[in-house]
Amino acid sequence: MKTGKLMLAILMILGLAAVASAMDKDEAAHGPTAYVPESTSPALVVGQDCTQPIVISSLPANLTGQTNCGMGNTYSSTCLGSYDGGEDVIYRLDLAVETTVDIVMTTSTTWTGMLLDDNCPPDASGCIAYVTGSGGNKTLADKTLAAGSYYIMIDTWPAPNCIPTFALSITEDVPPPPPPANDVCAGAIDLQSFESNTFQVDTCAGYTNNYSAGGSTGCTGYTSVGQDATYKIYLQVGETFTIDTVSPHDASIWLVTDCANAAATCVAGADETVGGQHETFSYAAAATGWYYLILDGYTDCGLFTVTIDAPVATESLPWGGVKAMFK
Ligand SMILES: [Ca+2]
Ligand SMILES: [Ca+2]
Ligand SMILES: [Ca+2]
Ligand SMILES: [Ca+2]
Repeated sequence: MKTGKLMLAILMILGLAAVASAMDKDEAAHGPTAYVPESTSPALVVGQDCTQPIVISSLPANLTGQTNCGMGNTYSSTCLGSYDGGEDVIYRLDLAVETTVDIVMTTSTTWTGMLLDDNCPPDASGCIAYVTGSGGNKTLADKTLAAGSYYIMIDTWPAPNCIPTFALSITEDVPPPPPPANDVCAGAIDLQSFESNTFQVDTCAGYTNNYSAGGSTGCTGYTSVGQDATYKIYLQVGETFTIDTVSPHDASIWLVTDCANAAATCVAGADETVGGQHETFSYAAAATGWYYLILDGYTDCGLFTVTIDAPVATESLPWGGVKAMFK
């Protein structure tokens, strides 16, 4: 008899352990779900359900002092899973044109969930986006939405049964302007178009990293994963192109014949110094043709002050600015 009871106790403990191990981390941390009854009274409060959502029709929207307490557990079969068992509030976002939005909910209440959908009641699965978790704050970032109406629901996995106070911010995510045309060689600026043999360019001003020199076996001895700007110059065979730059960052400067294969076609380059010092090289053209100058950085970007020393052997050729400087 005694042995039987002991075995039963052992089996029960083993059984509980198996159930516990089947829970995920969130479930284990949360504990049992509190039951929040569905709202039975007619909707009296704006935001209480899909028929009378809180309407947001212009951005940015910065709503403070928001709550879903008192709005009832109207929806509990949504894409939020366990996180829709508490009271819920519904917002409707009306967009006149396609917009990319960042939706941020801020609160100190824990175990919150926020969804974005084009249906209301929200879909049980396949919402446009949702976010849940044991913390309070929730963000749905960079959601590009066509013109139309969308619904945002904010709920909890009870307990807590509701969120006494939160802030909801919806802002338009304005994409950065495209990089300058000479970010890549297709838009390289002809050095001969400059009126002066000196110019400045800030590679931190929207430029991106497109080219990297060939490392220890390349023409500068180092990679150049910093942002880069491109220029081009047409050289006759034998003409010497000289460049001097100074910039606050660890600059890398290199000259290539084919940007599609930049590191392998590099004919000259320099990365001898670090920030605030000069980089310089001269190159006597081995062949007539276009050469592409890449103003780059070992790891980052900076404001280059560039001085070009143009060929002097071909003054008679119909070149513009740079060559004219040396007539
Ligand atoms: Ca709910
Ligand atoms: Ca670039
Ligand atoms: Ca680069
Ligand atoms: Ca350098």
